Amino acid sequence: MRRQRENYTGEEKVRILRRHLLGAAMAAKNRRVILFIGDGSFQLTCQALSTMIRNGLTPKIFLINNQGYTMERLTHDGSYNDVQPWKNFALPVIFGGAEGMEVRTEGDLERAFEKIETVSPLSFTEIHLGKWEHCQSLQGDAPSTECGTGE
Ligand SMILES: Cc1ncc(C[n+]2csc(CCOP(=O)(O)OP(=O)(O)O)c2C)c(N)n1
Ligand SMILES: [Mg+2]
Repeated sequence: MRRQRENYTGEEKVRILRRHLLGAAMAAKNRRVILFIGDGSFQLTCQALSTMIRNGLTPKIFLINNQGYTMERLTHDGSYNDVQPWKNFALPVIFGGAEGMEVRTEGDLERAFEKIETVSPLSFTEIHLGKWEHCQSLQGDAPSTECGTGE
């Protein structure tokens, strides 16, 4: 399968779970479909995860939890960019699927990769990052970033 392009606008980001991942996973059941999604976008579209579990789809989902709308923080910071801190990793079980995983360290990530390879069909891995961590393409004129702080 072709890779989707890497950068999405805020509007596209919030639709990625339903519009892109659900569609791709339904269309290519014999392929490995991987998604990296932000915590803010996920909060608006998380019910699509339930549909994927219901349809027995097997995407590998990595939720990047940087505690809110970081792309908006880069334009103007304020508490309105924070989101309620959900226990995202618990949602697959709530939706009737297999347990999600939580990653806070490199060791956690390695263990998660092993599990993804060997065990669960649909995997859901919540990765905790600092609230200013973002991809470089968003930087532009933005304030300097604190990468890897885990705050
Ligand atoms: C339709 C719509 N609803 C809400 C928003 C508010 N909003 C701004 S950015 C964003 C998503 C970005 O947050 P996240 O997915 O956590 O990615 P990050 O910027 O942290 O990498 C949202 C939901 C929006 N842009 N569009
Ligand atoms: Mg975020």
